[in-house]
Amino acid sequence: METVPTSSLMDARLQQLEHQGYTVVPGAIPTADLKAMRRRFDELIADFGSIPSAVRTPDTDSIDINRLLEVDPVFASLIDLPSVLPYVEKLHDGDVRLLGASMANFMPAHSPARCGWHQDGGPYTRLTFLLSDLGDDGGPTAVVPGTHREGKALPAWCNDEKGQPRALPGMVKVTGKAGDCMINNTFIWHTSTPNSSAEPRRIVWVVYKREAQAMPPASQYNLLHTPEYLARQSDPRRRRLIEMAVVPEGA
Ligand SMILES: O=C(O)CCC(=O)C(=O)O
Repeated sequence: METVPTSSLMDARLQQLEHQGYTVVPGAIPTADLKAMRRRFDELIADFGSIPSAVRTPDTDSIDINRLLEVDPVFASLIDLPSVLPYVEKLHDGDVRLLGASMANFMPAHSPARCGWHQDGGPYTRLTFLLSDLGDDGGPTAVVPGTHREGKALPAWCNDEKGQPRALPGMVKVTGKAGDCMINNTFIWHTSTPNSSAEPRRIVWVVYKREAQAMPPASQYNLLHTPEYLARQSDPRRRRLIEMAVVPEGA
């Protein structure tokens, strides 16, 4: 398990992030926390209908739980883990704010990709935490290394008529063990891939921005924290991370 990264490992991963647009921190979540998160994740998914911030996508049966940290504090440490946050601080020269309220995602066994190839805005820095082992056939996120720096549009043929991703030259499926964390630049070409395995995919996303980068529009306020959640934060570092990712008072 990695508690705090050593400087040589950190430098190597930061270089990979700079040149390839992604890297993986193995064992990022402490074992006891991982166990508790995994148990709670399964309970929440089993009862997602009772969670107001949970959304099931009918085409793929994928389930998102928005405002995850508010749904259960067991996930709260994922925004400032000492094994991962230092990478984001270094990349952002210390200018680190959450873009939104973090989200859990569940992809059922034997399900199609939940989206095709795309680039996100920003660039932001996204963390993808694996709460269970994720192999090649389990629906890992795939990336095309280096594309975050090229400024090129994705080829028009990259997704099929149903929006499912086609194989692109150089694509890498980012697999890993439970507790690992992928860090990626959101400009990298990336996609969901089908989960053809007999196991569901269990992941959590946390996305960081810089202070000057705009917040999501009002149509996406459901992806932000509530003011009540911010008011409950007593830790100054968590407050600072969270305070821009909050629905404006009265909105
Ligand atoms: O589900 C995945 O593996 C990737 C999804 C993604 O990148 C997105 O929703 O923006």
